[in-house]
Formats: sequence, C-alpha cells, structure tokens
Amino acid sequence: MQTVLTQPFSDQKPGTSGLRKQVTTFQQPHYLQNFVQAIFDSLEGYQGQTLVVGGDGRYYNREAIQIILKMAAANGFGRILVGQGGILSTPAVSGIIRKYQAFGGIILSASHNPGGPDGDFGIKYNTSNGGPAPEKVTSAIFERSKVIDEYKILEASDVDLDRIGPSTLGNTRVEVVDSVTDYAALMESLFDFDQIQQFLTRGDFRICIDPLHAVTGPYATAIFERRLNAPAGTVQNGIPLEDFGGGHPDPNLVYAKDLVKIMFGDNAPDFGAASDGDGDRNMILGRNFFVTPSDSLAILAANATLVPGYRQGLAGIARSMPTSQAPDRVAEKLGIDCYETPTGWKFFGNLLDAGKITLCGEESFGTGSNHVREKDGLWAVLFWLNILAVRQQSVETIVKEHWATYGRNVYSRHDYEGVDSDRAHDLITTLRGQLSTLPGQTFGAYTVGYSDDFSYTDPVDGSVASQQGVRIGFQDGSRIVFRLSGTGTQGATLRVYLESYEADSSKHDQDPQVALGDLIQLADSLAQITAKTGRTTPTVIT
Ligand code: VG1
Ligand code: CO
Repeated sequence: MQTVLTQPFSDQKPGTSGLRKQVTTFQQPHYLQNFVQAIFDSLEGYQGQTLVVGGDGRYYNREAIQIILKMAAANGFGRILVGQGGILSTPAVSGIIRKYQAFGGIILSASHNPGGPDGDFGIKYNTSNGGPAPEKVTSAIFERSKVIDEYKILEASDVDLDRIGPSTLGNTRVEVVDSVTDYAALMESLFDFDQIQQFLTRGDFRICIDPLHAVTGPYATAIFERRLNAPAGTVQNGIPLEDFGGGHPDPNLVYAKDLVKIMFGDNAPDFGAASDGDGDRNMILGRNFFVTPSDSLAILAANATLVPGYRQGLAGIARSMPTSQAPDRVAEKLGIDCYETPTGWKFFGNLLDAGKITLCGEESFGTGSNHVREKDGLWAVLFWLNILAVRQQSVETIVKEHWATYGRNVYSRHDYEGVDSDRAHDLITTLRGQLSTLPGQTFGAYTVGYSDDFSYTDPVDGSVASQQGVRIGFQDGSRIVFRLSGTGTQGATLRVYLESYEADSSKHDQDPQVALGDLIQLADSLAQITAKTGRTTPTVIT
C-alpha cells in the first residue's frame, strides 16, 4: 500500500449530479485520486464493506476504474462489485447497491454530456439506499477536497475487467459481475413481460430503441431483442462507444437525430425510445408524436395500476420544481400527495425511503420509482410498453385522452448553452433583484401572482436547499422558471422553463412554441436574455 502526497484542487465541487469536468481535467496527475480519497474520507464505517463500481463506458472509464479499485482496496473496503468491462448503467448501480446491501457505489459518468478525449467525464458517489449522495455528503466531500494532502492506493496489477468472476486486490475481494443480469431480473419483477412479449411479437406493433451508442446498448439488446423477442434490429446504435460515435448522448428531439428521423418519417414504427449516456434518462415517442417528459410522468402515474409492480396504487408522487404541473393534477384526482423538489435526483431519495412517494420524475427526460433510487430510462420504456400492451391504443391516443381528462399543461424548455458565465450569473442576480416588486404587475394578458427563488425544506430530515431557481407564477396558472445548469463543464447554461394550462381540448393540438409564444417573449423581456447573453435563439428547445 502506498500513501501518496498530494495537493488540493479548488474546483472539486459536485454539481446537480456529481463532479463533471472535461476529460483533460480528470487526466491531471492526482485529480481523480484526490476526489476519490475525499469521498472515502467523508464516509464512516465502510471497513470490510461492499462498494459497487461501474460507469457508462465513456473514454477514461477503464483507467478511472482501475484507480478506484486500487484505492478502495487500500482504504479497506472488503468487497468490490464491478460491472464487466467497467460497464454499469446508473440505475443498474443503484439496483446492485440495494440488492447486495452494499455500503455505497461510485458511478463514472457525465451522463448526457459528450464523451471522448475532448469530451467530459464525471464521478458520483451513491449511498447505501442506492441513491445519489445527499447535499450534506456532497458538501463534506467538497470541503475535504479543499484540504486533502494524501491518498492511499494499492500497488498492484490491473484487474481483468472483461472476465466475470472473483479476484483479489490485497485483502479485498473484487467480483466482476455481468452488467445486465440483476437489472433485467428487477425489470421482470415489475412488468408483465409475457404480455409485452406477445404484444411485440404479434407483428402489428413495431418499436425502435436507440441507446445512442451509450450504456443502455447491452441492456436494451438483452431485454428487448433476447428476452422479449422483438425483431433483430429493434435496438439501433446499441454498441457502447467511448465517444458515443461522436454524438451527444442526450435523448431529446435535437440530439437523438436518427430516431427522430425514423419516428417522424414515412411508415414510422408505433413506438420509439432513446436513453442517455448513463441510462437514467428516456425519451418516449409515438408515431409522429413526441411525449413531453412531464406528461410522461403524469401518464405513468395515472395508469400505474395497469402494471403488476404498481397494482396496489401509489403512495404519492414527486416532481422537480421546473417540471410541469401535469403530475399534480393526477395526484389530486388520485387523492395522493405530490411533492415539489429542487432539480436533481438526490432530493427524491428521502421521500422514497420514507415511503411517501412511489413515482417521481423531472422534465429533463427522467422518470423513476421506488424500485431503485435513481431515474431509470429503460424502466420508463418498459412501463410505457406495459401500458400500451394493456390498453392496445397508440401513444398519441393515450396522451390525448389524458389531456382530455386533465387538461394540457403546455410545456417547453429553452436552453442557452455555453453562455459566458459572468453574464449568465448577472442575468440571474438581476432577476432576483426584481422578485419583490413583480407580484401584482401586469404584462399583456399576464398578471404576476408570485415570484420567488425556490427553496425546499425536506419533509423527512428538515434540510433546506435554497436558491434552486427563480419562479415567476401568473394568476392564470402559467409559469416561467429560470435557473442555471449544474451539470455543464464550459461556461454556463441558462435554462428557461415555460408552462401554461389549456383546459379546452379543441386547442390541445397547438404547437407549444406557438401556444407559449407570449410567455416566451415575456421571459426574454423580464430576464433580458438577448441583451444579457447576446443570444437571440436558444441552443436546444425541448
Ligand atoms: C440536468 C437536469 C436535471 C437532472 C440532471 C442530471 O441538471 O436538468 O433534471 O437531474 O441534469 O441528469 P442541470 O443542473 O444541468 O439542469 V443526468 O441524466 O446527468 O444524471
Ligand atoms: Co443521465
């Protein structure tokens, strides 16, 4: 065992989901090691315990895993479970931590950020409930990283990550496990695989699944093509590549180009789905039809009792603050609670652990349930397929019937990526300065009902998260939310979330960009987006 002297880096503050930096930053001597030691130094009681390690297969995954294995062994973990080839999706890690009662897990991923030598890398610690470390843990890790002066690592040869089975590193047992088996079994315990299989093999319902050359490739191929017998070729872009084939592994209408072309082209399949880099996000498409993630959560909640794993009904649901209020309407009808949390999955953990909620989700293509403590992309796809197999209707019909019942929460998110950081912060600071004077003011058809900077008090442990996004709510129920991304690595990304409510079903087919036109203009004039960022149009509209 070696104790290596080091010096702290000042920039190891975890964001919305772990520490994300450019690969070149992580490749600096001691950079990854410092952060990993800071994680271990912030934990207590892991001696002899189990750690789960895996990543999304992006560039630097294997190197990082070898370092982490040797450090975990040197720091006294008793057993390490690592995915074959270093591959484990984020929801798979969460499931494995829970199934094997591990102490925690380390996930290597920058999720939807591009990969490759010039792309991004990331690292995240998950606790024994399988979920992302809560803020008190991530803050402790950051504090430790600022003063760290040494780390422990074993001098040993690399573990063969491709061969399934046990080996040893010092006194630590290392088990290379199949990346898919436990996850697939968990899915089979929740959904009616026989019914889905019949549905997919009947010949008149075609699906297309696109992992975008990221981690869900092996999971999707095993589950859809091998277990559920969907035709070969159902899964496209299914081989995980270190640079995701040069693409941007973000399942939205802009970055999932191949799938969008197929689903909006001639003779399109009936159902399409894509996942992100680490497999926790999903995009759901019908033939010529896009399902807004907020609607997807609402629809899963409204139809949950059609699915075996949720037949008993839902304890409650939760959505992140910027997510549309469509799920709230379902909760109201079901007579269950709907919690509103800050952006990021770490805030759902306590609610799930306390049994207050069963389903939760975010507008950013993330949906999940109490089966793990992460959002889960393929789980959402299977949930949809199970509902479709039961209801025997098209995706579009299901969504439109939902709107007819609950009204439509018309929704869009506008992202301005790579904005100068000072300008972006100035924009938010200026907005904050207006918050006390906005209520009561009228802009065209909109009168401000409330305006605040969202603050959340966790109902389970009382912890408070403040400054989680500027909200401006209007008297007719419309909202505009502004916040800065906590996952980017270059400059700042401004996210503007727009929502209005339409009860009249004759207007439900309107393009959201048209229906939200006035609000979009209002967002620009309230926040001075063009003036302050120099941008006239968003980089990505979803
Ligand atoms: C984004 C999303 C957020 C999500 C987070 C991690 O964060 O908005 O909803 O939880 O990414 O998702 P931000 O701070 O950039 O808005 V993932 O798939 O990276 O683990
Ligand atoms: Co992700």
